[in-house]
Amino acid sequence: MRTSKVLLLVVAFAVLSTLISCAQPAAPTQAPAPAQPTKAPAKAMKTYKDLTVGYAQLGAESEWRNANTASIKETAAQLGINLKFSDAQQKQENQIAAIRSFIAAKVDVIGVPPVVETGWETVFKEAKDAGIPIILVDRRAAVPENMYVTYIGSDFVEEGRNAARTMAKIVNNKANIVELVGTVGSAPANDRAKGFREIIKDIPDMKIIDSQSGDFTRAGGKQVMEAFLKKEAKDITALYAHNDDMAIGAIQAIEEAGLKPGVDIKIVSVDAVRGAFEAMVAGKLNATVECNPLLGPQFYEMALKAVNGETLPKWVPSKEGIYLPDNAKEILPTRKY
Ligand code: GYE
Repeated sequence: MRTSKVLLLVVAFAVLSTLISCAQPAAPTQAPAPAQPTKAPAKAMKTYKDLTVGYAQLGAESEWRNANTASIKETAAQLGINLKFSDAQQKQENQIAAIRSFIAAKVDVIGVPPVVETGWETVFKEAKDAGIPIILVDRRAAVPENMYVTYIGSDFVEEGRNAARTMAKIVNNKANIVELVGTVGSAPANDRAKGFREIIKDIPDMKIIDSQSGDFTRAGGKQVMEAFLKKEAKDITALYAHNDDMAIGAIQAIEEAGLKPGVDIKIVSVDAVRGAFEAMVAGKLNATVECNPLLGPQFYEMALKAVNGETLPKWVPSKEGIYLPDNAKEILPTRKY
């Protein structure tokens, strides 16, 4: 009797456990999926190594530009970023074509220093529609603020004001100035002209007697300075060049005309590249207003933030100073560009 009771219990237990196991869902082969969240799960944050970045460089027209290119390339290599780089040779249509190729390649971010201010809406909209953030680097574009995520670069109007203030001191508030303008229609040319005029308009004996573009190049600066010298050699007492390269080209033209740059004609320019320090050490340039080209680190920092969905300030200004010949010799070896 006892045996049959035990048997009954065993059978009952077997039936029960079978029933229970049938009521249970089949054992999962993987960890069970978590309950469906109401919102999409947060995407993993990207790091520098995940980024593919397109940089539509505008050209190789100056020492400044070459330093900028080096900063963009070297920083990408240091951070492990996949960089697609193109050089537009100072032509807007080449920059636009480069941006389109970056869109087609589905890069994560596009950086662009617009060669001129206008004419960017169409291609920027194409990037926006493709979900690719545009970062303006070095130069601004005349587009609505929602077409780019941030602008990283200098206050060119302030550079123009500083050039005028510095020149006023050097020439004792009295000068017949010729102006070498940067690329026509570019933000730095427009703004450096504007800032300079803002200051000298209140100084009656400081006048701009001639003004023409040298396209930010040494060759352009030399050629235009030659033309200025032919036209009004005797009257020119000062030169304001929108960048150092044009000033360096002009210095050559002034010497070839038998005059002393830095003495017969006082010269102030913008950028503070090594060539400007060398010219100051040689007594041929009277001042340079700094414009910082080493924008690589700030650019990629902003690029990563943009990709990770952060809202960026519309302007990340670069820090810069003004340099005079007094200590140019000591500073020259410390310059990074
Ligand atoms: O001053 C000039 C270069 O956009 C700030 O471009 C830049 C300017 C720079 O060619 O040398």
